Amino acid sequence: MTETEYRKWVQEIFERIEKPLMEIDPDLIEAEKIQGALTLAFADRTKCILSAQPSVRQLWLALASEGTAYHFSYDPARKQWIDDKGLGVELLGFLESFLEKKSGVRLRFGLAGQSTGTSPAEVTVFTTDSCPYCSRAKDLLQKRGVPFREVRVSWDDDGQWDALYRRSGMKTVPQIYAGDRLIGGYTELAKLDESDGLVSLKGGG
Ligand SMILES: N[C@@H](CCC(=O)N[C@@H](CS)C(=O)NCC(=O)O)C(=O)O
Repeated sequence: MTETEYRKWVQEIFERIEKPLMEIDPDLIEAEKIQGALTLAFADRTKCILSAQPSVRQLWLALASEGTAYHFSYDPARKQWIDDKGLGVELLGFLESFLEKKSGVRLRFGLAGQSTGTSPAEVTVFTTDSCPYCSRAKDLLQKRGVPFREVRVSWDDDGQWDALYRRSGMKTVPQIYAGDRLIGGYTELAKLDESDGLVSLKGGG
């Protein structure tokens, strides 16, 4: 990616994020942009900072309240910013959920590279080798015609397991997401199947 492309995509994503933030009560989320960094301050006095990192062509999101940071790289095929820990966390969806948790308000940034409204949230299944529950989950999704993306996690990759755990609070696989929404493991997927035949995963997100 050239520096010009990087700057263009950074500008685009900042505009998408800033627009809905301008309309929100600053007592809930106060946004301030200074030189390539957007600082969001919340009612509980914690902050998160989204900053451009041109030297590595990334966007970094530091979450003070969680004591963590995510590093997002642009994926031109998906036209999305994806975290570099291999978990496939997408910046806008992640930020929507995080800001809802902090402020109680669901902002809509619109998923980059996708039409908004009717397109279903992409289903992601984190799996390992030799995992009967993962096979059952994938079989069920296939049977119901739900397209999904599989992310394989190695049993001995502690970094990936930590990142998975921080995101879901789960220590087992499979871990299944619809967009940024955690469905759960196979058990929760099977329950959802009993209630709606997984129709909710095929449309409307
Ligand atoms: N209730 C879970 C069970 C999943 C489960 O036990 N997965 C196994 C692999 S098939 C696992 O992650 N084991 C590792 C562990 O229990 O630490 C589900 O329905 O997904």
